[in-house]
Amino acid sequence: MNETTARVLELLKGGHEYLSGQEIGRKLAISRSAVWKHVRELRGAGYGIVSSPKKGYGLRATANVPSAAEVTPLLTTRSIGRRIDYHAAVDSTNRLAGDRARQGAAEGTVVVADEQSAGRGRMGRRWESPPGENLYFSVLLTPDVEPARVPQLALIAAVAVHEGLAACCPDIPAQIKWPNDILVGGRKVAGILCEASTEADRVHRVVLGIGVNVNGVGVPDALQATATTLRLAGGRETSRPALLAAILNRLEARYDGWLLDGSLRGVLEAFERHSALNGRPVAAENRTGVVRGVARGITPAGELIIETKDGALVHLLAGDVHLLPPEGAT
Ligand code: BT5
Repeated sequence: MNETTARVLELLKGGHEYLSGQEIGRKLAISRSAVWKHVRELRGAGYGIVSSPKKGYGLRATANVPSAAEVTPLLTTRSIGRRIDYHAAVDSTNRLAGDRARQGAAEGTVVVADEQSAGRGRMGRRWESPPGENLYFSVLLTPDVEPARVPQLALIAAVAVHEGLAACCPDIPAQIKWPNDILVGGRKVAGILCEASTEADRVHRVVLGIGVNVNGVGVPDALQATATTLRLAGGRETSRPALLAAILNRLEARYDGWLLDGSLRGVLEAFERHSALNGRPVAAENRTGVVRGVARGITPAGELIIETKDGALVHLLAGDVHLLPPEGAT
């Protein structure tokens, strides 16, 4: 949405039942036919705008679209989301946020899209990103920390997504699955991808990509057994702008706490309390192989602790974790 369209929207949100095209045109120094074109664009974006030849235009329904116009008024943040770069369609918000960073975008810049043609997961996997229903966004961060601490940001984001969900959909019980999944009823409803550009002792930037399945009434065939949406779990529509703002608000609070503290201390308790893994048999897979055992929590550095059948405690910094049936740990 361009700046003038956003200003037309702002005027229509001003509380009047109707506002004439002439009045809008006068306030923005544009012609009545230009006003009409902006109204048409807003309707195309999902806003319910009625028109009457005598009275003008009236806003009757806002769009469930995570654009800056809808999200910004709901933010309580200082930096995160203060610039929102919204697109109807992109290949990947993470790819675009990385480009924005190289062009000098400020910390806290958020790239959001309604649809992704090449949404990505970890290790080159694909993130299904159909239009009109979900959240796909990337947050640019430039923390002044040791590169070894960067993976902790995925845990920070997981807690922030969990807290945002709890604020917006308190009736949907979600769990966090180390390191980067949010589950509802054992199925994945959100995923996090933390991509960083670092030097030996310095972090240039981190792009924190988050995908949440929100209002879909189904999931792609290949994901039937493993994924769900908030709509399927809770039976009703969720406001995408409200959910995005809630996640960004929580993310800034958690991120600031992490920087100030110099540790994960503040989030570990939340992570553990809502963990989908603790005390459960798991198989964790990473580059070095597969570890089977019982999940026993997270270390202060954010590593997963697995107790193997011979009683050893293995710490994992990264990997994919699968829950096993009760007898599966041995
Ligand atoms: C993730 O990877 O879970 C990270 C997903 C991050 C997506 C966001 S969207 C905005 C930003 N821009 C991007 O391009 N990416 C980020 P991983 O743990 O590797 O999980 C990927 C696996 O989840 C896939 O191999 C599928 O099995 C499954 N999957 C794919 N799409 C899904 C979806 N929409 N919902 C649930 N599961 C999905």
